[in-house]
Amino acid sequence: MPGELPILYSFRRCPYAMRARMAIAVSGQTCALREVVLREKPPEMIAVSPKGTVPIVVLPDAEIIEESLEIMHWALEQNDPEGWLAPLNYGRDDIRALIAENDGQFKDNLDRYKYPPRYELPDPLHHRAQGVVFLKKLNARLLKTAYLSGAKFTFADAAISPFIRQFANTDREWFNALDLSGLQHWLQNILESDRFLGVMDKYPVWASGMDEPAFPSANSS
Ligand SMILES: N[C@@H](CCC(=O)N[C@@H](CS)C(=O)NCC(=O)O)C(=O)O
Repeated sequence: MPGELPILYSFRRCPYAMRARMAIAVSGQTCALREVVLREKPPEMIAVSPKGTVPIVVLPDAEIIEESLEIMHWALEQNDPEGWLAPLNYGRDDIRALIAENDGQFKDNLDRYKYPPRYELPDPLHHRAQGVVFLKKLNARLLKTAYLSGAKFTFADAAISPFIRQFANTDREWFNALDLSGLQHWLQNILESDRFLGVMDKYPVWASGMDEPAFPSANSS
C-alpha cells in the first residue's frame, strides 16, 4: 500500500463509520483501511486520537480528522460528483437541524432502546416511543420527496440512514408494522443500494505491521 494514502480507522458495523465510508466512496478517494474491534483498539489509533472512537482519518501530512461528519465534509470537499453537499451549501438549516437531532436526541433514544442494560433505570420501550417521534418527522418528508433533502440521495441520507437501520434492526417485525411507509421505503431502498452494500464488505481486523487493504476495494461498485 503506497504510504501517501490517507488511513481510515473503521469498524464495519458502526453507523458513524458507515456514513464516513459512504462519503469517501462517492468522492472517489481511496484510503488505507484499518478495521478495528472496539474492545481492543490498536495502540496506533489511540496514539493519534485518544478519545478512541471510530471513524478516524489520518492524512499523509499527519492531520487527524476524528469526527464522522468532518470526514464526510473532507471527502466531499475534494470531489462531490453527486452533489451531496449542495443542500448544505444552499443554506438548508432544516437539514443541518435534522442531522443534529439524529446525532443528539435520536441517538440517545436509540442507545437506550437497543442497549438498555447499559443504563440505570432502563425503560427501552419509552425510548423506542421517543425515537418514533423522529421517525415520524423523517416520514413526513419522505412522503413528499424520495430523499431527505429532495429528489436525490445526498449528505443527509448518508448521515442519518445508518442510525435508522440500527433502530429498525432492533425489532424488525415491529418496525415493519409501523405506519411509516415513506421512511420504510427509503430505508429499504438505501439498504439494497450499491452505495450502501459497497461499503459493507468485510475486512480482516488490522494489527500493527499488517498491510492495509484499499478502501473502497477495487472490485466494489
Ligand atoms: N462523534 C463521533 C462518534 C463516533 C462513535 O461514537 N463511534 C463509536 C462506534 S459506533 C465508537 O467508536 N465508540 C467507542 C467505543 O465503543 O469504545 C463521530 O461522529 O465520529
